Order: sequence, then structure tokens, then C-alpha cells
Amino acid sequence: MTGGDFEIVILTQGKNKLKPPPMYKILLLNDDFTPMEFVLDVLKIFFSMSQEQATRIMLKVHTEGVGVCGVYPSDIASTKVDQVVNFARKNQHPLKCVMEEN
Ligand code: TYC
Repeated sequence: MTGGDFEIVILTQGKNKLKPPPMYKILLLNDDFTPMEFVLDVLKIFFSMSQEQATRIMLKVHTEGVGVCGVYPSDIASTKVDQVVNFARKNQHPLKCVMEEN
């Protein structure tokens, strides 16, 4: 057989749709001891925020008790939470950072 043109048509039925991955918010919690400057560093280093963005989020957490610093798939969110918690611990600050399904 030479030079035949074949077209393969795959017919699918039913549920083969891909769902987007679940996303997680990363929350920073307020406390009375962590210095504002340290929280600004966290937001700039781990969430790539500008000085202005970081200041807005830090003041929101300071006044309202909690604030969102980003939304990520599960593995990225849990890595970032670990990095923030370890960085805070290493610097002896009680800063709390958690993730929550969006
Ligand atoms: N409340 C802290 C202070 O007055 C500042 C602070 C802001 C701490 C945000 C934690 O997630 C936080 N020094």
C-alpha cells in the first residue's frame, strides 16, 4: 500500500473533561510581636510584592487580623507556607501563615 491518506477520528463520549486544579489561598495572620518591617520582607521575598503592595497587605492584616497574600495550587501553596513559617521561626518571630482551599 503506497501513499494512502488516512484520517484518524477519535470519538469520545461521556465525562472526559479536565477540571482545573483546586486552588489555595495563603493567609497571613496578625500578632502583636512580629515587626511590620519583617512582614514587609516576607511579602516581598516570598510573594514578589512591591513595597506598595506589601505595605497595603501588611496594614490590612494589622488592622483586620487576616489577609490574603496569594492563591496557588496545593504543592506551591504548601511550599510557600513552609518557607514563610521557617523564615519567621529562624528570626524568632511568631508570625502565622496558613493555607485554605479557595
Ligand atoms: N501587628 C504587628 C505589629 O504591630 C504587625 C503585623 C502585621 C504582624 C501583620 C503580623 O501578619 C502580621 N508589630
